[in-house]
Amino acid sequence: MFSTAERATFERDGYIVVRGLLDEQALGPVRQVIARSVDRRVQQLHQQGLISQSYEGEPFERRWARVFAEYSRSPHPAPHLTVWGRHDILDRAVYDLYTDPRLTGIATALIGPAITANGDFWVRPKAPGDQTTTLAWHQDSFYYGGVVADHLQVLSVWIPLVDVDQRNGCLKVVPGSHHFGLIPARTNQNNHQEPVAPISTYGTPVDEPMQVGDVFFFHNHTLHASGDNTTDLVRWSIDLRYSPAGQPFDWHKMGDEYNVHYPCFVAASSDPAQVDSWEEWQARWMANLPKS
Ligand SMILES: O=C(O)CCC(=O)C(=O)O
Repeated sequence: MFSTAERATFERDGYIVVRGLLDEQALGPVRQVIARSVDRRVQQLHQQGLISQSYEGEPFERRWARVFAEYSRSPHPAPHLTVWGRHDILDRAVYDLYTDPRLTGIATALIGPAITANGDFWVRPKAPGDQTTTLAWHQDSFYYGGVVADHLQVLSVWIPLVDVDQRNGCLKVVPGSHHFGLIPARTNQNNHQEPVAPISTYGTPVDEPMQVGDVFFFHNHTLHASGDNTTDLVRWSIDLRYSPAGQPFDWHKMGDEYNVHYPCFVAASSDPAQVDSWEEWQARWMANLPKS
């Protein structure tokens, strides 16, 4: 399934884009979950009088763009979230994506044989002109804040839900930058983490345009960023993370608490009895629902 050449690419570059890996059957249900989340948010903003209409009937890529455009023009826009996740996006469709054999086959080849699906999965609505979603160069480890050791691995999987290129803020990456290990970082004016040294210290950045169905797998030390969305449609994506099953949570600043706030589940194992069901994963989230 994952060839020796593909593994060599991942080891050399710290990432690989696998073209045409997923189909509509895998991605359509995730888009529907997001569309329902959009609808809840739109209805709430409308009821609060923050937008004049609910833009029903607009297609998936345009509805949130229109809402965002109106709401960000209001004199006192309420803070909005640039990443959507946790309970709000939790759904069997996300479990099904996380356990899709096309993803777990590659993840087990890279960090297996048994893998945990991490609870920090994020949907990113990159709205037109919303520069708060233009992510600075970073290694994912910048945001983990825990112990850094070669045996502690987190594999990120970035999945576009619309075609992406330089116009709507596709991912950019510095091939081979993972070989530097964790590099020094600081917080920038947008509250993003970024390297202290110029990016050219670590190599030559490349843009990675992708089509729906392509999947980007990357190492927790691979430098990447995303550009501005200069189109009039939302750049929707979802990113998932896997770790070797049984790995301690030392890589995260919360330690074991991470697994309480972001419950994990075993997504693949050579022993099927070890794999957690959707019901088990859902129950872990429900046990920690924020008190309203
Ligand atoms: O989706 C984006 O714009 C950036 C995603 C990213 O940096 C990540 O998933 O680590």
